[in-house]
Amino acid sequence: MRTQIAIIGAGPAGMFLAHLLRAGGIDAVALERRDRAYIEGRVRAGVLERTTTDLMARLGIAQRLRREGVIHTGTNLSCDGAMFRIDMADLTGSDGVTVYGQQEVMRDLFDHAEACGLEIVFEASDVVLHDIDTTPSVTWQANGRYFHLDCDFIVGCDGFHGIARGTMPQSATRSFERIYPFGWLGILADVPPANHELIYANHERGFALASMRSPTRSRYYLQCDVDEDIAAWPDERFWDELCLRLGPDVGRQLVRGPSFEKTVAPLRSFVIEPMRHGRLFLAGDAAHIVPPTGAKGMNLAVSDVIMLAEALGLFYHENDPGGIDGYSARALDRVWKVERFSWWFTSITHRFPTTCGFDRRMQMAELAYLRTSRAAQTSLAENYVGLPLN
Ligand code: RFL
Ligand code: PHB
Repeated sequence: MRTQIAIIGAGPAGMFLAHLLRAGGIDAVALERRDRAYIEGRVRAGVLERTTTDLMARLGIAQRLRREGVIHTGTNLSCDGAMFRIDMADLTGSDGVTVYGQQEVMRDLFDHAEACGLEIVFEASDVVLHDIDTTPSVTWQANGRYFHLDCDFIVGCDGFHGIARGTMPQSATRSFERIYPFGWLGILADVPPANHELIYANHERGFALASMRSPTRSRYYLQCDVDEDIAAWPDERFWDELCLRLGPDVGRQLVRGPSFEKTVAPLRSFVIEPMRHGRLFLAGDAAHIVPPTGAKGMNLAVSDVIMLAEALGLFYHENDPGGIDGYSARALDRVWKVERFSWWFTSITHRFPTTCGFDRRMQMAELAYLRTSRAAQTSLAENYVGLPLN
């Protein structure tokens, strides 16, 4: 078998890339370890930047997004229960962001892939990349059979725990990492959200986030220990703690109900440089991780693959290798800015085990500055709605 681009992983990065390549007349095959239902069931991102929603429109997969996505023109910060709003639309001259779950995005991507006959191999096990410096190929197993695919390039879109990044020689790469000493305990519940927009809360007991998936489905997070025992968090304890951290005004609006999803996610910042070795490119979580505080992970995966698809288009249609040669530097320039924002937003909103009186006062001063300074709010807003593609 032969194709131009072998894509490893059919998460947001892999599927957006597959669609972009198809739209650009480039052949691709995506290999995915899991099945479709598993990927659509994974509860993850909730906030889409304009770049992501524009891309969905360009690919012709925005019908449901237009009907069901909820535009948020502002977001809210709270410090020990006192809340203030950042009017993102006014500050940036944009629409703001769209609340539409990653699960819905994946469903739209897969439905459209089926309709236009994109080649996705689900449940591909033992995926191995070969000869990434010369004439690349990929092998895998499925249904008890062994497969071999020759290609021009491989793109690792296989997430943080994938295999593509590890195929690059260690001597040719450098990675940068910060592991945060806490996680997020997240729940979903079919109750109306406590507030019509998101609330990022810094409380002395720890961070809390009030988010949503729709007017009838709420998504809430509490900062917790990395090795938190979920069994120690029956719903009532979760709601009580959330009420405390969001403060009495919001707490009074909180509608409680049974949760149907409860998981702990660790928080990490990570970048590998460069994002290309030989004929292997990396995109999305395979190359970088941000803590979820800025709602950036999936959006960053999208901006990577937009840049990569442009570069591959130049290579195949204009015979110009400039795009693929510049891909890593161009993508990393934006990645580091988003890493900075996600790290900063995490550091002013979370309780660190080492936080001393001085650190806490610094956090409170950051939030007090944000409450009153249009310049500070504009900086947050332009990052939150999404930096332009460089
Ligand atoms: P994914 O989604 O991890 O997909 C990688 C795919 O590769 C497959 N795979 C393999 N396939 C074949 N062979 C192998 N050896 C393979 N190894 C792995 C996997 O099965 C999988 O299907 O990476 P991708 O595509 O780069 O997308 C990244 C995003 O999923 C991620 O950044 C976001 O979910 C992060 N994130 C958020 N992003 C946002 O933009 N906005 C948000 O509001 C937001 N909230 C969040 C989040 C992530 C969270 N968690 C749980 C980590 C909230 C949370 C709690
Ligand atoms: C979510 O709704 O899952 C969500 C929203 C905003 C974030 C992170 C996650 O910053």
